[in-house]
Amino acid sequence: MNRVTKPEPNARIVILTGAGISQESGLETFRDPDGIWAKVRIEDVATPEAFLRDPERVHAFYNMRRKRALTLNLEPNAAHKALANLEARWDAEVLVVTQNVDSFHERAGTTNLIHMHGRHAEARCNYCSHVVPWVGDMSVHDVCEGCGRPGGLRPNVVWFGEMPLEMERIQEALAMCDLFVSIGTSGNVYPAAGFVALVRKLGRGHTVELNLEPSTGASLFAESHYGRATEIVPRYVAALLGA
Ligand code: BV8
Repeated sequence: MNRVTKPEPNARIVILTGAGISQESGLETFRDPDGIWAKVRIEDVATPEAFLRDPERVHAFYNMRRKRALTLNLEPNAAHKALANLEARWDAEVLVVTQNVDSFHERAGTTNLIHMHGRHAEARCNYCSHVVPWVGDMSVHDVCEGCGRPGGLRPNVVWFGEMPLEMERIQEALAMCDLFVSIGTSGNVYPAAGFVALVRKLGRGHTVELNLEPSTGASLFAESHYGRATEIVPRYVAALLGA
């Protein structure tokens, strides 16, 4: 790994993760050649309009991904575990902001975590906004336990055209952080793809990209390390911890 700029021990760290951190746990990414968007169109399965038009097709898309993540016993990998270790051992705040809707970060032990695009292991009611954990298949026939109405349950994920979650808290953390690390994301989806520019504009944080290959926003990062997440993330965390 080329030179790692080590922050002060009390540095506040914000870490953005994308599908690339979960790839070696067995989940598909979105924009790699064999990725999800090579097999299905965003407009057909990941927008509110798609859900209105054909809810069962959208449910089938998320049922397949939830089943793959939850029932095939896929596990968090060394990259997820390294970030949990960093949070446990770092003297100041480490906030993980993930675009991923899987549960690998929490299962690896990360606690200070924002799922800005939601979680597919939860259902949200379109009628009353009640949110419940959900591990099996979901369909239009399911009844909301909050309001008792059928047909309103949707995966608790943020679709294209919808506002990501906890944006105020994220923007505040980006402005205040001393180190911003982006891991396993292609930098194509906003507002997440704009976080590095926000840190450079609003804050003073050192910016680092850890990815398999340069992302769309690679030139905006002050430091970068390329390789597979399970190799470069543990090595980067070890360098931060002075191991
Ligand atoms: C919003 C949840 C406004 C569901 C997702 C034109 C220009 C700019 C923006 C827009 C535009 N037109 C429309 C927009 C806005 C739009 C957008 O950005 N579109 C893009 C396509 C241009 N954004 C939105 O709609 C967002 N909302 O803007 O709201 C608003 C304002 C006011 C009021 C209301 C609304 C909402 C976006 C959220 C959409 N939901 N996911 C689901 O998961 O199904 S996004 C989806 O893409 C996933 O969350 C995913 O995480 C995210 C980003 O993808 P990546 O994680 O980066 O994955 P990708 O495959 O692309 O890249 C993987 C990377 O990993 C690669 O670089 C690869 O090299 C690397 N990698 C692979 N293997 C490894 C690895 N790295 C390391 N190790 C490995 N082993």
